[in-house]
Amino acid sequence: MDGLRKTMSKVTAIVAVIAALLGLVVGKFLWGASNPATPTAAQPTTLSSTDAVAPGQLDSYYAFLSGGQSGDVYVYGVPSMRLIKTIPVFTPDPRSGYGFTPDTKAMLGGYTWGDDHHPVMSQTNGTYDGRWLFVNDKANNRVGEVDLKTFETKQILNLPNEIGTHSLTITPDSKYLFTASEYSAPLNNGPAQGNYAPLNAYSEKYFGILSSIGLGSDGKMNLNWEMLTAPYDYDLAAAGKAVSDGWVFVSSYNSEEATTDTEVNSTKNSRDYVLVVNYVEAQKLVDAGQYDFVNNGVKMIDPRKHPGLAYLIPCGKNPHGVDVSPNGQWVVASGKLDPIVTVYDFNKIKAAIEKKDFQGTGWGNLPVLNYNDVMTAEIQVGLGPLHTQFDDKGYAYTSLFVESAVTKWQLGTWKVVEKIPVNYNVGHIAVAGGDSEHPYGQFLIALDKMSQNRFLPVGPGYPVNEQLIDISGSSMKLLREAPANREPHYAVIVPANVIKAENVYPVGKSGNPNAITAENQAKVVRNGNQVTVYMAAIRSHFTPDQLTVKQGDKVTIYLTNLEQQPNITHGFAVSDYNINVAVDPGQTKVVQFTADKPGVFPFYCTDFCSALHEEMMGYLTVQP
Ligand code: CUK
Ligand code: CUA
Ligand code: CA
Repeated sequence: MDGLRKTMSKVTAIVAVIAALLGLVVGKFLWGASNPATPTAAQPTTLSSTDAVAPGQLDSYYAFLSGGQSGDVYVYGVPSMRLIKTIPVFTPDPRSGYGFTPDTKAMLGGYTWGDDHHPVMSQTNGTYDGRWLFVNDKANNRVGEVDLKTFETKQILNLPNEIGTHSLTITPDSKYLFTASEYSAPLNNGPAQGNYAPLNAYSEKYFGILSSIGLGSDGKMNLNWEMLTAPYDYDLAAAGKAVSDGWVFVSSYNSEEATTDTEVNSTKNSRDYVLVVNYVEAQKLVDAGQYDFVNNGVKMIDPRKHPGLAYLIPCGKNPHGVDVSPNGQWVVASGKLDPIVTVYDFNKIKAAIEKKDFQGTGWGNLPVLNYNDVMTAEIQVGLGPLHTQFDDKGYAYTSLFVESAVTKWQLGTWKVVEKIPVNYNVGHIAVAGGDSEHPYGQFLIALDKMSQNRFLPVGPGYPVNEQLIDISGSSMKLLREAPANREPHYAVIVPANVIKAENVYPVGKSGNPNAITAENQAKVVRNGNQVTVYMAAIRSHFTPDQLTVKQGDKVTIYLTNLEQQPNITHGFAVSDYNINVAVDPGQTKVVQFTADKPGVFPFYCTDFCSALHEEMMGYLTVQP
């Protein structure tokens, strides 16, 4: 017996040596004998239409695109248009385990999808600062926040009174985010209250909502207040900047208050409105406790009772989008059904407000500014203008949905200088830094809603097309394009060096009270039918690797990946239990389930982490 044990321990020792050697070999294979050559960023200024980012070279920009119905954000390297990462925000993701762990499941709040349209990045002094990315969920009235150190979703904020959260904009100091409802609803329309008003009471009982979200210095979102607005349909909001700082502009297309045959009935008026709100005054009112009521726990402002907070400006028929130029002076609105963009001068808007130069009153007696007094230019840009972006050289770019083109025009002269066709039916366009005070210019991505004869046929469901256009020279050049099987609405493009991504979570500094810092801290704690496991994952094993529980036990596993080497992610899946998570180096994740199925269930690593990755497994045995 003794002899056998000795032989066995010898075998174990030999296996260990072999494993260690293998680890070394694998390490060399993965990491190279020395440091891998540091890749160099491509030099985009020298790009021509035939240039690409060569293998081994890094892109010079990041593009963060909203995933539309996929409820995620996805990340391209620009100019290669290579997909680098998909970040789940409103949708569970089996690859990472997002939405599978109890904390992320709670964050998703029972929803399994979102419809995100407008990503915005945090700014410092009007410049993108790479800390956080925010994105709206039009379907379920939420805003999600991604931490750009880890590229993980860190918060989802619900907007109780808002329906169809479509627009999202951030102030140049990142103190506030504003969202606006695309649809209107009766108050107390939250799921818990179930308040109801018939659609024929639309004009009196339904309201649009403008929400103000405060942003802490740690990036935590807090719902400050919500403002009632006319029951129009609000498509986009843009925070003022520089001279217009302190104001927010919101375009609306349904001043007709149509609730049926909207396609026809919301296009009857020759003009709709841009709503102009003084959010600094609104915030002061709330800070002084002078909000009007509380609905679903939110401080509500009724601007009809507080002159000076909100104004209406007539704009083109059924606008789609309002944008503010980098210097804050020009407020640009496009009417989908007018071939023009209208440029308003914020200085004139301010003067008209001060002089009380109004052409009349609108919803709730809100003053309506005189169109001709605040308008500076109407530019014939082409058919179906939607969104406008700005570059670093004093040009603006407007997408033309109907015409399938992008128009370039000049601020100040208001002259159209060039047009480039796209393939096709472009929605948003995004210029690097194009909605900040300091655009980088250089690249524009046209987010085309459709594609025609651009990609191999994949059945009746076509991909959309994202086209990269070089705008650094005197004429626009189409560089390349990429298909997507989701609908990006908008994108944020920033130079690579703005993003300071971390590559490991430092072990022992995660702040997670259930993290362990060494393998010998791994343990199983039983308390009645509660089984708590503090588990370690490190190449190429789990500790413990045998878990025996009784049927009906509630199992919680705090799984820490003890690796500190970049790129060594371990997965953890349990056969038949519908469980998978990925745990990045130094990260701790929690897996929770009731062991309701008796039997033997292997658990195994789902990320190919080493040559002995398959051997990284264990057994969950559930005693009947
Ligand atoms: S919207 Cu999609 S193309 Cu949601 Cu900004 Cu205009
Ligand atoms: Cu750990 Cu594969
Ligand atoms: Ca209309």
